[in-house]
Amino acid sequence: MEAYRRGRDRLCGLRLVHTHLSHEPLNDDDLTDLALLRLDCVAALEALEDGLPGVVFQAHLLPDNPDERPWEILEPVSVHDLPDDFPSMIEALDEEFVRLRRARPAEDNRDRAILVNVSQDTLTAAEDSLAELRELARSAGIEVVHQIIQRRPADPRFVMGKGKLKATLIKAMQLGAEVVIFDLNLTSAQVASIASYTDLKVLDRTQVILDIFAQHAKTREGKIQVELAQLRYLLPRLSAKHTALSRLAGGIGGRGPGETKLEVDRRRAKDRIAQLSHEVKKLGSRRKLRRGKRVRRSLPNVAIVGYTNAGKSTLINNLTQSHVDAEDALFATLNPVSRRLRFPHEREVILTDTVGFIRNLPKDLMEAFKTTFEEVGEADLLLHVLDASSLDVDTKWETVRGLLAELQLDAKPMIVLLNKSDRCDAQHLQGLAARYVGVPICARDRTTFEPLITRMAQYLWPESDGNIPTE
Ligand SMILES: Nc1nc2c(ncn2[C@@H]2O[C@H](COP(=O)(O)OP(=O)(O)OP(=O)(O)O)[C@@H](O)[C@H]2O)c(=O)[nH]1
Ligand SMILES: [Mg+2]
Repeated sequence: MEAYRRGRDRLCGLRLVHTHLSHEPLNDDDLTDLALLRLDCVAALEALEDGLPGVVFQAHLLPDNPDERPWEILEPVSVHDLPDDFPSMIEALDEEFVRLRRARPAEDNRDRAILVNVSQDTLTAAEDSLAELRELARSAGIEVVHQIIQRRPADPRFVMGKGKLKATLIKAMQLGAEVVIFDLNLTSAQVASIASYTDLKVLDRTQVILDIFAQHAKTREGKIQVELAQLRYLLPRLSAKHTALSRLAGGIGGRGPGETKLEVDRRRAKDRIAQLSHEVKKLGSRRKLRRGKRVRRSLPNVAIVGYTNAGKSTLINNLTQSHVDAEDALFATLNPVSRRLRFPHEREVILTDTVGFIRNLPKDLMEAFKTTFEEVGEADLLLHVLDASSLDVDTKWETVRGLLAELQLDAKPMIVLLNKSDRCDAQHLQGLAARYVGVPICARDRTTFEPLITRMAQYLWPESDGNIPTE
């Protein structure tokens, strides 16, 4: 089949013609092959007792349609009545597929993905989780064309029911999706069984997060951390005999180690892990040295922490008039960035922006997080930026609290900032302010910073009673 893959947008150019010994129509297997192999057509020719051909049962695929019909089963006709313009019929069909899928600007060559959530959570929880996966996909540069929720315990082999998996793959075929992203972390057995059904890229949530990190890592240390996390995550998933990962030739999930490279010499991959870990350690001790110098200057350290996309970088930018990358994407910031913040009376603090938190943080990335948060370990005060306008603000709060505890930072004094106050109504904000003892701010608007500055000063220089006019 390899030679007949003509890209996601077309039928594969092969027709499956076979005989059925009794007067049986096309069966389930025939139709599944038709869909998953993207055959031009599947035909079963009835073999009569005398050996002569009887009727032909035929089916072909259908482009995406409102009735969600994957294929068209044609009326059986005698083999002598088959139309002889078959090629032009297939060509027209092929063009229809291409036309429907190209309904987007030609320069848009993002991967198209179907998102799948399989869980026994409440529907709202599943939808929230999918909304976040959608954001993750968007931040990774993927276009989401469809999403599916199935409420059941995840199947150890196929994640979803086998029938539902087939339906999902057919939908992907119809919509021209190249990627199926599962909203959970796949086991190697699941990757293997799903891959045996399809040549689509099969990814999970962690791989999307790792991919965003790979795209955003700019410093040497950041790149090493990400490669290390990718290797650690992928290596155990290569143990089963499967090919899903080798299909990650490029694009999403393809930045990082490919399977062939790893399979050729797994020991080399392990050596690479050892070597990278060593380098991370070396860079870590160098950083400690640098930090030592800063500590000696004995300026108070204030760290900005919070869920990803909460507005941490926007805040540091507007507090210190600097230009840290801030954008509407998850994990825009990967490396901690420090800036000086001047207070009146010649006082200064070091303000540090950090990488954002996210729920179900992959374990392998937690290591990378730990190093970037070493610096925060010396902070005198944390500013916890909460996106007050987000629907699941409480879950985000819990997630950040949990991760801070894991990083042993939960005992630090902390000011909670209710950010994006411009997008909240007053009542909602009041409720949150009471619940979290939070200070409402709008990180985009410097005129809202005064209560924050006062609270910070109260913490840092209690003797002056926070009674400091802002600049
Ligand atoms: N409406 C509104 N938008 C805001 C506010 N603060 C930040 N944003 C927007 O929220 C988005 C995320 O802001 P960032 O500052 O990049 O968030 P972050 O917490 O640094 O995110 P990561 O580094 O990706 O974890 C950007 O599009 C900001 O412009 C605010 O107070 N109001
Ligand atoms: Mg940021």
